[in-house]
Amino acid sequence: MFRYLNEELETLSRAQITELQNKRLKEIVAHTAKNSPWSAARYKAAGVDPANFRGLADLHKLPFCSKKDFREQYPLGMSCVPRNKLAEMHMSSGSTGTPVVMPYTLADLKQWARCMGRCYIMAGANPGDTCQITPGFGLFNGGFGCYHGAREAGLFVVPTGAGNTVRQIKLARDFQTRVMVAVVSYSIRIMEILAETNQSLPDLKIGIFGAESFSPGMKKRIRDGLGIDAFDIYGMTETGGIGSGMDCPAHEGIHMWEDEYIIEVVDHETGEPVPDGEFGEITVTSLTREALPVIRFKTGDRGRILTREKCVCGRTHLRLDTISGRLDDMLIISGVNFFPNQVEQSLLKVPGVLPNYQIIIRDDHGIKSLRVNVEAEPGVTGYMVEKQLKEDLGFSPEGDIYKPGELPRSEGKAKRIFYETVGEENKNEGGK
Ligand code: DLL
Repeated sequence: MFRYLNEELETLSRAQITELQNKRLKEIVAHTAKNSPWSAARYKAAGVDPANFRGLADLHKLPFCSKKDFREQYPLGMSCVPRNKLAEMHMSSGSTGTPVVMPYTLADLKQWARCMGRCYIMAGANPGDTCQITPGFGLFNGGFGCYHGAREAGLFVVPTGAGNTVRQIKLARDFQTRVMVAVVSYSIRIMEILAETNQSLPDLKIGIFGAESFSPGMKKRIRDGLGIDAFDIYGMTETGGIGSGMDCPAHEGIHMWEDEYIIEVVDHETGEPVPDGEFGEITVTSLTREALPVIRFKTGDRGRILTREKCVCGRTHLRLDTISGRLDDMLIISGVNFFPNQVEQSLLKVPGVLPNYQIIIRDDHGIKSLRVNVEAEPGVTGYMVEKQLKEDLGFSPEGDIYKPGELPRSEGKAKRIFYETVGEENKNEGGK
């Protein structure tokens, strides 16, 4: 029932994973120290001697890196290979507009294809299946990562890219799409247009969704709405793109590919590791990348390790809980700390509430307040929404109920968080 792209590597014993990570960590530290002046200077400043580096036992001595480093080193200051060895690049601009660039050699593209190919096969895709790739093909890593992986898994690619939902649906019907990849909120858009045009996608069985907050309530809506199995795929520009991990058909956590990456969860402020089961900042080290392997990259994502035990699917790679959000999106309102995806989870408990919402944080001279605008079917009242939010968050924000289709839609990542400062122009950050 459970299938693998590379059974041997996906089911290594814990001791074998540790041994492989130890060997690869030593190699990657030596590679970065030798080929990147930027890395060499950082090891020196941190008192790490690459020649005497002991592997996992010394992991905690390595300095962290973050998006800030990528931005300061734009365009290729962190690269470990000469420009003429590069084969591709991707870039994300995030909410601040300053670019983060990830260069790839041909070997890196193979590494990406291996990771992403595993995800497809893990989800149940079979060689020859039609795979419709709806994330954008361009600087965003989503489209191309899905493409490279689909080649590895032997799928028939329908590379629609983002947008034109009516045509997406026609192509999915005409070419019998069985596997579809999408940014989470785009799958909602597809569901809406299907309902409006009174159509269905009878061949679609597997949905692979990610790139933004994905609460359990949202997963259920998408599963039930499309009548498919829905998978939560994780990855980011800095670790080489989509597909560093995904949940398996047991849906008991996101398997992170531990032969390719070391995953740590650390305290956001102190950088100290937190025990499995506790929340912290997900931190990633790339073990097998050539052009720009990140070492202890602090992702800014809040999450936790659920387990390192073997899964019912046979895979042994550790499992992360659903990502709870960006640490810098944590909200403190009326003395209560919470993340936007808790608002999402709460809203979706109310029958008739639709998965299109906006969270508006208003700062009135240091006093923060929250508004939640949400689309809902006729019959849903503000009181019903307030009551649920009060029950789950401990206070009830203000907000309005909108008719279906009234809130703006996006073709890429949905913009859901808006900041307003009283007395200043709207900043309107967020959305990641
Ligand atoms: O969003 C890669 C991707 C594309 C993943 C398509 C899945 C599907 P970036 O644009 O660099 O890359 O954004 C990475 O998006 O740090 C998280 O904050 C968020 N993110 C990615 N996957 C998930 C997920 C792509 N499954 C940033 N759940 C990450 C929650 C996610 N957040």
